[in-house]
Amino acid sequence: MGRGIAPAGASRGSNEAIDLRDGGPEQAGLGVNRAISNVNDEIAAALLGLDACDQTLCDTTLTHLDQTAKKERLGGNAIVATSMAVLDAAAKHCGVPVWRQLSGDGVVQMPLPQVQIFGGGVHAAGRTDIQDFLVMPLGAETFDEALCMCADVYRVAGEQMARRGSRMGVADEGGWWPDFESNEQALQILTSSIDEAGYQNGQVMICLDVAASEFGKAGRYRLKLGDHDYSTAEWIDKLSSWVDQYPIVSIEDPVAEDDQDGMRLFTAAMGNRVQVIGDDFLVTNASRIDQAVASGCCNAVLLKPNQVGTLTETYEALRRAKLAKWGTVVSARSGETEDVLITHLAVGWDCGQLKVGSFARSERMAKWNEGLRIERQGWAVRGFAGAGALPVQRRLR
Ligand code: 2PG
Ligand code: MG
Repeated sequence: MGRGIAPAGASRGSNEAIDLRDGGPEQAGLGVNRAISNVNDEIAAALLGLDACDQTLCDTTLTHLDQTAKKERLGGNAIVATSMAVLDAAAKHCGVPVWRQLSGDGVVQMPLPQVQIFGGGVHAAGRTDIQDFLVMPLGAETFDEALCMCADVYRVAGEQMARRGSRMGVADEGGWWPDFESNEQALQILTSSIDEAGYQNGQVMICLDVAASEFGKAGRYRLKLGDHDYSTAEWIDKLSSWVDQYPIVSIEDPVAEDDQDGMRLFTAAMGNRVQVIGDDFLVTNASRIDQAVASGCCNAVLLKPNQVGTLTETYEALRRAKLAKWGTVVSARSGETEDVLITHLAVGWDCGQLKVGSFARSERMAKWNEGLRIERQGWAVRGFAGAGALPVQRRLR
């Protein structure tokens, strides 16, 4: 018996596997009865009798059964939940935790967390253009200490917001609901929260998920806050000036998914100073990663199993990125579930980094807490990835 739950994302790349919904008038068309029937009927018939310990065989059976490029026939959600359930069943059969099922006897490290402090973009009704303002505790020596450091910054940032008279609440991933006059003001407050929490000299650094596909298309970037329109070159200059002014160590989707030239230019300009993560730009797709490596786009990948549909394909994306010596970040979605499997993927696959939202809301905390439990099982985890997980370790300030 294994179980898997498909998450969903609000800011989706257009090349992701399709999240099959029922359409029609009920539940605003968002029901998943068709996907569930597909699991119970076609998928069950194809998988019954296979060995759950052979993940590759189960996953290729699923992809062959679907036969579409984006898994729209059976549904990426039906397929990814099944793929996760297969892994869960295999680990239970072997009597080991999922991360151990993946790592075997290999040496793995606890991942460096990226913790969201302010949630914006489509996760907060567009109150900032930038989607995620996060921190990464480069000075931590254990996963446990890393979470404590991020928790400090999260708490202080909330206190700063309260002192400014903001109405307090949280966005989709648990980050503080943004109440800023500009995207830059969020960066200023985050920087001063890190200082006020007592962290200096690069111990805690900032990461941004720009999620630029939400406000950029065809080489134009239209920001709502500040009402400004940028060309790709101007937008890259703007982001670069932020890297000069603030302790930023990682930027995800700095340009839109259709802006290949922009991604190449940004990586050339900033890739030796910050981690450049492709999310919507790469959609956990191995051949897109190969193309990006060949064309000098990005130096890290965000790995979201439901973007591609199966764990085998997600692992292949990870493998290609590691071959290129990229940073690799396992990530949750904004529409996340209580399932903690992705924490096990980050540890068991030795990914180096984990991004599951903020330090609030149980679907987020469950995943951080699972990491603490795995770290305490210490008998097989060999330490903490720390700052070494970054493809570029920015000089401590
Ligand atoms: C992202 C994720 C998580 P969503 O863009 O990286 O923050 O958001 O699930 O909405 O794509
Ligand atoms: Mg993203």
